[in-house]
Amino acid sequence: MMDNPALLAAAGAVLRANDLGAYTRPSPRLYPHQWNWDSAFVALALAYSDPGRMEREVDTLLRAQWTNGMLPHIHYNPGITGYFPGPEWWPDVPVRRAGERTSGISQPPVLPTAVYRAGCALPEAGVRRAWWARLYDPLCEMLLFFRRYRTIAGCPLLVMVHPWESGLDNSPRWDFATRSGVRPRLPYARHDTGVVSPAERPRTPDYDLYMYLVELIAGHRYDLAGFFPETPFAVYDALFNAIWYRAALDLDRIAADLGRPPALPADALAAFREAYHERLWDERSALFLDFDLCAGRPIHVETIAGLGAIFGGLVDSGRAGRMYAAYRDRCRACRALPSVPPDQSAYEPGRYWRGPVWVNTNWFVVRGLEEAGLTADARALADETLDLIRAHGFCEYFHASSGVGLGGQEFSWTAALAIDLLMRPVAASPGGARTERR
Ligand code: 9WN
Repeated sequence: MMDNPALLAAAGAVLRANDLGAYTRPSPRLYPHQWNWDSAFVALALAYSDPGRMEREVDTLLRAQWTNGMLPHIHYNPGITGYFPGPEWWPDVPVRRAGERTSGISQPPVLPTAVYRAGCALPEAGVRRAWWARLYDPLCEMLLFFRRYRTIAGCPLLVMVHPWESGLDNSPRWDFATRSGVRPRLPYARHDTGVVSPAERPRTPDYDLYMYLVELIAGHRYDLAGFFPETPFAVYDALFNAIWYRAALDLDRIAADLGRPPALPADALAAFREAYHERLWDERSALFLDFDLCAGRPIHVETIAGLGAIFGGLVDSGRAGRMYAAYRDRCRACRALPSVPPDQSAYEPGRYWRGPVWVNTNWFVVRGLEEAGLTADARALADETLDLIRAHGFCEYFHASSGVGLGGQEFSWTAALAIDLLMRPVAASPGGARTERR
């Protein structure tokens, strides 16, 4: 098996192979354009080896930002075809920057956290500060977009409007909407199942929902107030909201360094935190659950998204340890942390976001445990994650029980987060006692 220097070199080679100059594609054949949170993970890794390329990656992504602050989930490369859905599915609106081809929905806002962490990895304070100062306003706008355009009825939690926005597209948490049986008006032809086995990808009813929602949302010019009464899908996603909160905290750290006022007032963050606990906490599963706004009730499907609050800094270390121990215990027959525990009826160990192990969700938990002072657990999970990659390569995801690599090959964020875990090993901390595994 590869030692750490060899793994680092191999990860670097994946990012070089996916380098298209202005940005890094997530995977050679499956995902040729620029994706929002993928590029944030990539930027984090580039900080260690190529700060110039890191800046380019983020600049290209931010060129896609709409004038209302939204950072789209896909920034299309006009020179590339062969991905479905292409830009023609997302009709133009005045808030889209002229000349840029983008989708009309967003993705979990990892970018502010990536910029904060990447900046910390830069050796020169002057360079770091200049970079942060240049990006600060667009990053604030990116977060404020959700507060301005994605809240309803006075609740500060953020409404997610498409499974693609969650980044965990066919998570069983969204099965309630797939079951509604909606279908788009226009016919469509998928590309993904020609690249990856259909057994590892979302099913046809999932894509019917995705394309129905694209038509609905675009038909209402991407305006939540317009499509909310009709949509079968509007949720408070526990992971998405936790990532947003983490981003707000990290943006405040940047603001403090730059001597600027906080991006979000402390009382707004406190209200958000309170609403998050009140609306989403589920004592029985020791997880935060998502909330279906159309039905007005929690979504009782338990997944790794419910651990997002550990990364978000939304729970203290006692609760973080309990949540993590309980999830691990349910998944003891699995490799590292699967996206869905095997006791959930929808669990499929080899299908996309319905069971396989993903490096980004593990990375969230590692860095969250570390920040909570649970460093022994964080280190153990980081090692298990790196060992999976060592054994099976830089795959998009890994079979939850065999560990075999699945989905797209040469996947950028798997390489990028391996680099981050190797270059910034979990910090030792006196408070880092290992949580009990029952
Ligand atoms: C749709 C690029 C993206 C990731 C998502 C992942 C997958 C796209 C797809 O690939 O989604 O956005 O075509 O399946 O679910 O998290 O950003 O890697």
